Amino acid sequence: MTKLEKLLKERGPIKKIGVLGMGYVGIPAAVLFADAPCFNKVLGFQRDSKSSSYKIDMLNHGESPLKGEEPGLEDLIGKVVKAGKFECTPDFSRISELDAITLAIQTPFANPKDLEPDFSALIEGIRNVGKYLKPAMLVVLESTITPGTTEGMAKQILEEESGLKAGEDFALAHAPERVMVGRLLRNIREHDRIVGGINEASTRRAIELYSPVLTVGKVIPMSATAAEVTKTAENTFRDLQIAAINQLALYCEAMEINVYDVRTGVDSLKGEGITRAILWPGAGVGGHCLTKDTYHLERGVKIGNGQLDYPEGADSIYVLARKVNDFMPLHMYNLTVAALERIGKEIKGSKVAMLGWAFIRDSDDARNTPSEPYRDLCLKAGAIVTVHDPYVLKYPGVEISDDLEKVIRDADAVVVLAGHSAYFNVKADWVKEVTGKASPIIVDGRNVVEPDEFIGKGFVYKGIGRGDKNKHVIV
Ligand code: SAJ
Repeated sequence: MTKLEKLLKERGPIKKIGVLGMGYVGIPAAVLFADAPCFNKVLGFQRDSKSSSYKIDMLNHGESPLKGEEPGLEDLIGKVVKAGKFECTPDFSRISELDAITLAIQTPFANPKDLEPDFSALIEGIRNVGKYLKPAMLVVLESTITPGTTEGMAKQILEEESGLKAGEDFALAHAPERVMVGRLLRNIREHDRIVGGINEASTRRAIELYSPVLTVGKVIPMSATAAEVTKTAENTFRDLQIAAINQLALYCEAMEINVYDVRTGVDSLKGEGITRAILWPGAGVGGHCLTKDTYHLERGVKIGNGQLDYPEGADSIYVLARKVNDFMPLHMYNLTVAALERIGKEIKGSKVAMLGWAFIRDSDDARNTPSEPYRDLCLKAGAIVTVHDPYVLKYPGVEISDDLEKVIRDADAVVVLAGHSAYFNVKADWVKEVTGKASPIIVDGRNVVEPDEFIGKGFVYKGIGRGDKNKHVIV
C-alpha cells in the first residue's frame, strides 16, 4: 500500500466537500454533491469581491445567481440549503475542514490575439487551496486548462504553499467540466465523466468523489494529462468538423453548386463503421469553447516533454481549422460587397442591416460572436450598420434592437448572421417593402431563407455555399 493510500484509508470516505468558484460550472456541481446522501456537507467558496459577493447571499437564501433558464437548479439549491447540506462562504480557511475540494474557475484568454490563457484567477484559487491543504485531502481541477497544467503548474503551487507532496501526501486530479448552458444539471448527471489523477490512488479517490452524482453517465478513468487533452480535443475536433464543411461550402461556391445538396449526399453514406460527421456551414464559429480550446491543445503539445514528429513546415490542421472558421465573417463581408457591386453600389455609405448578434441560434450568449468582426469590417469600409437580435439586448459599444422593422428600414443589404428561429419565416415581400429598395440585397449566413422566394421578388441573393444561386439573374 502506498503512503497516499494509507493516509486516505486513515481519513476514511469523503464526507465534506468544497467547490471553489460559484459560476455556471461550480454551482450545479456543488449542489449535486450536496444532494448525494453519502456526503454530509458542501461549502461553496466565492471571493468576496464587489462584482461577485452578491452570489454569496443569493445562494445562502436558496436562490440561483445564474441568468437564463436552468431546469431544476433553483429548486435544488433551495433544497440543499434548507437541509443544511450546502452553504456559500468567502472564508477560504474553512478549506482545511474538507476531505475534497474542486476548482471550477474560468480560464479565459487575456487577449484573443496572442492566445495566451489568463490563468490568474485559477492560480489565485490554487494558492488558496494550497494554503489550507491538509494531508489526505483530494484536490480536483475542473477548469479547461492547457494539457500539462495539473501535473505542472498546479502541482507546483500546491506543494509550495502546503509543504506537502502531491500524489503522496494528498491526491490531485483533473475532471474537466462538460456542461452546456441551459442543461447544467442534466449534463453533469448524464454525461460520462473523464477523471484523471496524477497517480492511481489519486484517480481512485476522484472516482469516489464523482460516482455518486452520476445517474446515466459513467466514470472514464485516465491520467491527468490525458484528461486535459480529452477536454481540449473534444472541442478541437468539433471546430475541425465545422471548418471542414465551411471549406466545402467555399469550394461549392467556386464550383457553382449547392453545398446542401452535397451535404445531403455525403450524409447519406450510412452503415456500421462508416461515419461522416458532416456538420453545417455558417457565418462563423463563436462561443467560449471552440474558439479557444484548440489553442490550449496546441500549447499543451508545445510545453509537453516529448518530441513532436510532424510534417516539416506544415501548419497544424487544428490551427488551420481555426483560420478557416475565423475567415467566415470576412467571407460574409465579401459576399455583401459582391452583392452591392451587382447593383452598382459601394459598401461605403450603404446601409447594412445585421440579423443576429448571438454566437449561437436562439441564445443570448454573444461571447466571441462572429457578428462582431463582420460589423467591424462594414464600419471600417464606411457602411452604416444596424443590428437586430431578439435575445441579446446589450453588448458593449454596439446598439442592438429587437425591432426587426426598425433595423431593416431603408437597408440596402439585409445580412443573416445567426440562425435564430425568428428569421426562418421572414417574408421576401415584407422585407422588400420595409427596405423601400427596388433591388434589396439578402446575404444568408445560416441557410434560413429560400433563395428563389427572394430572387423572385427582385432581391440580389448571396448565400454561404450556394454556388448554384450566387450568380442568379436579377429579376
Ligand atoms: N456552428 C456551426 N456549424 C455547426 C455547429 C456549430 O457553424 O454545425 C457554430 C455555431 O453557430 C457557434 C459555434 O459553431 O457559433 C459553436 O457552436 P456549438 O454548437 O459547438 O456550441 P458551444 O460553443 O456552446 O459548444 C458547446 C461545447 N460543450 C462544452 O464545451 C461542454 C461543445 O463541446 C458541444 O459539442 C456543444 O456545446 C454542443 O454540442 O452543444
